[in-house]
Amino acid sequence: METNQPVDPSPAHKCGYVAIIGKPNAGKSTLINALMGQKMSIVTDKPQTTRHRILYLLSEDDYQLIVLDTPGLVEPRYHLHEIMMKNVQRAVEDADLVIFLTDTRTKIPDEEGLKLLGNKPSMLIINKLDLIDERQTLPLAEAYLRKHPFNEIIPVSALKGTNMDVVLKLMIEYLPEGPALYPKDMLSEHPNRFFVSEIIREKIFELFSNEIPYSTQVNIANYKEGDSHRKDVIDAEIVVDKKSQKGILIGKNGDAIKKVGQEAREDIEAFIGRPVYLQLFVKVREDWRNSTGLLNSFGYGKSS
Ligand SMILES: Nc1nc2c(ncn2[C@@H]2O[C@H](COP(=O)(O)OP(=O)(O)OP(=O)(O)O)[C@@H](O)[C@H]2O)c(=O)[nH]1
Ligand SMILES: [Mg+2]
Repeated sequence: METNQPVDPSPAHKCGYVAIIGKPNAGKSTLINALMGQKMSIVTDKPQTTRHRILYLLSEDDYQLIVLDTPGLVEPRYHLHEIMMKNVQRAVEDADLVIFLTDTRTKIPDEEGLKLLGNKPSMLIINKLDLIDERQTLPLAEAYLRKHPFNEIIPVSALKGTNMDVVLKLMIEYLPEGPALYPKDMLSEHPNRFFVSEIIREKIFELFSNEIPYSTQVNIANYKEGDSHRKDVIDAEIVVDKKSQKGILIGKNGDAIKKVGQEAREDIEAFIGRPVYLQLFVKVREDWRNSTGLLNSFGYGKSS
């Protein structure tokens, strides 16, 4: 029977949350950058690089994907770690789809991590496919499937961009119908000053070894935006948790901190697209990673 009802050929708009979780160093932030098509989250070869739950937006005419980068799953050793793990839990609670990321070279499924998934729709991504032959991912995929009923399993290389199109297509499939929750041209919920502090932290992770990267926190003390004649002026304080670390960070004749400043400035300028004047200061705050007050004042509060 024919009806006179007009047929709407355009599919309904979709919008929802996808959380990306997994062990430190699995490549969560690299995956997000690949999906976003640009460097947003900081990436280093050291574990525990990401400390916040970072909200990104991938929008097209017919969908808005709200993607959450999260800190790697760790057994808490400091109050900071407890906050980080709470943020992972919150990201999962909000999610319409949880992506559990693992490295191809992992041998045993992370059963503790899998407990976080509950009965949410879930996708196992086996990352770093460029390091092994694809057939070698099968035993790991099977081992994970025995522990959790994943809806999807995909091997990828976030670094090389392999299978990113498949991941994106599936992510969109799991989104519920609904209107966009953020402006379509927005890339992240976080302001530039957050990314500036992250870039400085990335340089500290790259340039220092042992405990220094883990003992440092970067706060933006002042951020004065410039205009076409004047540079942005940024004052950042690097907090360390022991007096001895201050000397290491500054280095002989200030050489070490100068290198951090130079490398960070170049990346900050590329990120915000303007010249900046960056000044770094080093402060000691004993045992800041266990101080609720300091952690709050550093922004590791409710929505970090
Ligand atoms: N070979 C290879 N290396 C990768 C791939 N994806 C990420 N990496 C590397 O793995 C390291 C960790 O990457 P991140 O993206 O920082 O990992 P993460 O899971 O966000 O780590 P945390 O923030 O510490 O939890 C970096 O050195 C990346 O370059 C990949 O597909 N192949
Ligand atoms: Mg990360």
